[in-house]
Amino acid sequence: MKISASLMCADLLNLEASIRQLEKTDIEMYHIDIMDGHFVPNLSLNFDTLTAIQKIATKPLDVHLMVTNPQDYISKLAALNVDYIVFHLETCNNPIRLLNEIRALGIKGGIALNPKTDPLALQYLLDYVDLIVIMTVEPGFAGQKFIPSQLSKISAVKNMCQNRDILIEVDGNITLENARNCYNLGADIGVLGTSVLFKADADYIAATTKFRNYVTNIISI
Ligand code: S6P
Ligand code: MG
Repeated sequence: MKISASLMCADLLNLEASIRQLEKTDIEMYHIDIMDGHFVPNLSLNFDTLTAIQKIATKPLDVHLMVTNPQDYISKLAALNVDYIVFHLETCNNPIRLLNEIRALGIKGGIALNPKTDPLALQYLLDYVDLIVIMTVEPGFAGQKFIPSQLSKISAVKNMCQNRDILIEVDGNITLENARNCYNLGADIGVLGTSVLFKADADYIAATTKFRNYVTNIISI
């Protein structure tokens, strides 16, 4: 399972130190949560933090927009050279248009689904999407509890994406156990936040190695 490290969960007073440590691990991406206080009742990272992160981060940036007007963010994110832009299906009346705009900028386009959203809603978007994010908690906050009903959504989306080049990411309370279950059902990427990675005095190399070994059944705990 690929790892996208959720930087909103890092120690924001020591973000540089956290990123420099993460650069020494083999994680595949950084997950950047951007909120607007409307779509979700919180604010998190923003364009300025992203500009600062870009100065030292060398791994791809996976931006998760939890905002009411995702179309207003695309050109600024493109200027910041991000790799993935994911917006919520619940926020967009013209998702095909927006996915096409994102791809036209040379960026991979993604759709996130809130726990309440039926995966069937994705069916007409499959030709236009590169990444599907299944929220396994209600979006907006770190440190919540995994919603078990989302496991069947992973299987449904996996089935729908057969023979297509679409990645499935799970976001929210991705513990070792939850990650293994999601991986076995077809999730390709886990967003790692406070549940596994960002703990006080965490050794990121040890934590990511343990994560990969657990998820692929090399170790049990
Ligand atoms: C918040 C956001 C997430 C969190 C991540 C936190 O909704 O989209 O990316 O940063 O889920 O992880 P954890 O392990 O604290 O739940
Ligand atoms: Mg997220």
